[in-house]
Amino acid sequence: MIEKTDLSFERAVLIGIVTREQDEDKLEEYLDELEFLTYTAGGEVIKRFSQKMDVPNPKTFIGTGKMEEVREFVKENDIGAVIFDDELSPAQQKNVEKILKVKILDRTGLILDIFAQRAKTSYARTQVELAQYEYLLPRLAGMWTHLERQRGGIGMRGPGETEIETDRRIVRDKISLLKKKLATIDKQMEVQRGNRGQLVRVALVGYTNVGKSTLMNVVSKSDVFAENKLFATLDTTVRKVVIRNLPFLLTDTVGFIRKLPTQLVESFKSTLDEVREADLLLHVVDISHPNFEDHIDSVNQILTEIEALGKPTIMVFNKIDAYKPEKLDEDDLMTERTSAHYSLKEWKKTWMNRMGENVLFISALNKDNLEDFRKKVYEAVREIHITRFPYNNFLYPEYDKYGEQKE
Ligand SMILES: Nc1nc2c(ncn2[C@@H]2O[C@H](COP(=O)(O)OP(=O)(O)OP(=O)(O)O)[C@@H](O)[C@H]2O)c(=O)[nH]1
Ligand SMILES: [Mg+2]
Repeated sequence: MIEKTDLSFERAVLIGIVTREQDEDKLEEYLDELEFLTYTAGGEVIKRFSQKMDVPNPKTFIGTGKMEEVREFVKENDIGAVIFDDELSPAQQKNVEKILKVKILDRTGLILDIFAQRAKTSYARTQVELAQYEYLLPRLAGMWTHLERQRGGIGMRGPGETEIETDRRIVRDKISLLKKKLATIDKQMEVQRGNRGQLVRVALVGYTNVGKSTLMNVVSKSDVFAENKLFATLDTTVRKVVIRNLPFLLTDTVGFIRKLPTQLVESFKSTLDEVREADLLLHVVDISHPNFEDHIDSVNQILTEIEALGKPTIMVFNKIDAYKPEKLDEDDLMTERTSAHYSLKEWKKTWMNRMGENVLFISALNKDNLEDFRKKVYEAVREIHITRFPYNNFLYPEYDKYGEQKE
């Protein structure tokens, strides 16, 4: 059962490791994101711990000395949850919990918790519940049993809250039941999608919190919930949008994140069908985020996973109003100039330039360059539309030949 608990502020610490593939800067970035996730889940990060190690300790993930340091801190600072950036094995989770005697979460558990908190419709709730049970199944033995289950808070929403459900068999039954329920909904959704006719389908995709819903709202006059937290959107909204007189369907859906739990990708399969079946993708990027290039990679990786990569795509670089390059003093000869110092103009000359026509720079919030957006989307949709309805080619002239509204 998914439970919506209003969270009292929970004090948490974060733990990450520095490895050969993941240097200190990268770790900091990842922990920044983990802190944002914690905040979204309702927690407050009191301290971050990190340790250099080539391979994680198979028993406790971090080393014994570091663990002792964490244990003391947790005890002295009234910490309610310890959150690891990496996925812990069920055994590691159990061992660490025994030592620290507080809730132990990994990144996957935290993301699942946020999804549980945010799922509003019965469809989204069913999908999240399935992912939670799949995650729970291998972790059942000894999980949380010695903790007060009533306390609630981060990681305590959803399955695992009642004693009975700690039985594997019950969880397995639950999983197959949820799968059946989802299969029924999936069929209905498929029929619904079929009923939409042959209109060109455009999907907004992108990392979480980049402004997809905000953009959806400004171009379609809809009222999709948007806020500065992660995973504001879990359900899919489809709107008919008309640019000039060319109609098409625009879909806003769940955002992606680095290491999006596989359980979620699987159980959100039909939500993501909207993306898989789209004719055109608008890949929205928050260019004001220092890691926007990594975000693009994460999104492309998930698109590959759901077999949606390689579709016609327009890259929409959003939040240009908030883009601020790092400053470099002219007489500073020591600091190396990196892409963090690029102006937008310089960015446009990089790999972005090689993407040709299919790149846009906008601010959905300030409504900057939206005319450019409309024009590019119009052209791309038109191209698909006239292959589908060749006879009304003349109805949809090139954007610029549109007479009165010409730019
Ligand atoms: N500065 C600035 N902020 C923006 C812009 N567009 C959106 N935002 C803000 O970014 C935050 C996230 O916006 P959403 O539209 O919820 O983002 P989303 O991509 O739908 O996020 P998820 O549904 O969580 O995946 C909100 O606080 C918006 O107000 C923009 O162009 N500039
Ligand atoms: Mg959204």
